[in-house]
Parts: sequence; C-alpha cells; structure tokens
Amino acid sequence: MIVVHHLNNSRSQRILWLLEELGLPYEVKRYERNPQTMLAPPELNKVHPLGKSPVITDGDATMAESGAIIEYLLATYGATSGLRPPIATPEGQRCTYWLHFAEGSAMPPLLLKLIFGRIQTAPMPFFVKPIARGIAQKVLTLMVEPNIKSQLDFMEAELWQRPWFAGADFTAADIQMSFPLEAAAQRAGLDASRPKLMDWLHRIHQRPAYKRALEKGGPYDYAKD
Ligand SMILES: N[C@@H](CCC(=O)N[C@@H](CS)C(=O)NCC(=O)O)C(=O)O
Repeated sequence: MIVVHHLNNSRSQRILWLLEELGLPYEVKRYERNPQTMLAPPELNKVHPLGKSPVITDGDATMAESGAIIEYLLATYGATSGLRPPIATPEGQRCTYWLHFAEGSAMPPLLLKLIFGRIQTAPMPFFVKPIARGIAQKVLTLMVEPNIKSQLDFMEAELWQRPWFAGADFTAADIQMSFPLEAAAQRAGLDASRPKLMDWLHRIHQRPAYKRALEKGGPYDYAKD
C-alpha cells in the first residue's frame, strides 16, 4: 500500500492529486506545520532524514522529492494513464521540462520572496531594522521580483501556444506546476493580467480528482483562482 506522508498546505497536495488521477488506493498520514515557524514536525524526520513533505512509502521503498515521486508513481503504476507522454515526442520533452522547472526554477524565487518579505516585517532591535529592511528590499527589487516576472511572462506565453503545459492534453506536468502557480497567485502577483495562467488555474481546480485530493489532504490555502 502506498502511504503519503502529507503536510498541511504543502507541495504534497500534488501527490494526493496524482494518486486520485491514477485511481490508485493509498493511505494518507497527516502532519501539521508548527503554526509559528511553519516548519514540519520532527516526526517527519523518522520517515526521511530531511523531514520534508512529500514523502511516500511503497512497500520497502521510501521516496522523497515531488518530481521523483511523480516519476516513480507514473513509471510503476501509470504507464497507460497518458499522464506521461513518451519522452521522444515534443509533448514528452515538454512534460520533462516542466516537471523539472517547477522545483528547479519556479520555486526558488517564490521562496526567496517569502523569506525576504518576512525579514521586512520580522521583530528585531530598532537599530538593525533599517539595514535589514533595506537589504531585503534590494534583494527583492533587484533579483527576486524581476525573476518572478520573467518566469510568469514565459509561462503565460507558453499557455498561449497550447492549453496544457505539455501540449493538447492534461499531463503530470500540470500537476507538478500547480504548486508554484498557486503560490504565485497567493503571494507573488499572479492575477487577471495573465489570463492564460489564471484560466489554467481555474481549469485544474475544476478537475474531480483535484477536488477529491483536497478532501483527502485537509486544509490547503492555495486552492484559489
Ligand atoms: N523540492 C522538494 C521540497 C520539499 C519541501 O520543502 N517541502 C516543504 C512543504 S511545501 C516542507 O516540508 N516544509 C517544511 C519544513 O521545511 O520543515 C519537493 O518538491 O519535494
């Protein structure tokens, strides 16, 4: 039996969604973030040394890292699902690209925005405040925000060419891309000025498997479009 070690409001929502799309039986073990630090509880370290979510176990195998988990589930159980087009096709190549892009390129600036945004409002001694805030603002305006903007422009342009990230059909690339785009809509300025991305968010949120995954996973603040 596949067990998903699922943290509330996290990337592991994507794994529940994939399992629902595949129609596989699985068990969810829920973990709650520390409300102050937002970090995962220490029990997750007992499943995997890094203590992050998602992690799955399947028989003797333990696997972390969303992209790797998605590849594993598709290779093991999803060969005929159509969610992973053959690698030698343009759809397959695009699917691989977005499966990697989501965590490798899209998430880092979004995470930096979150961290440097928190520095700007964090309590600290009054004499440090203007320096810390000034540095945070510079990093945000010179590096982080331009990166987010160019990535969002790029993704919007891609969706003007095809309805889903890999091509004409919904694939695992759309599942993997959900978290960065939901995070961008929540805290990084993705809005109606990028209509193709907003329409894509709306379409993924309408999928029955997405809705079933929400019921299984519990609180998930990112499911807004
Ligand atoms: N690149 C990893 C990132 C894993 C990750 O950072 N997960 C977050 C949840 S969105 C987490 O566990 N955060 C809690 C913590 O760092 O303690 C993946 O895609 O699986």
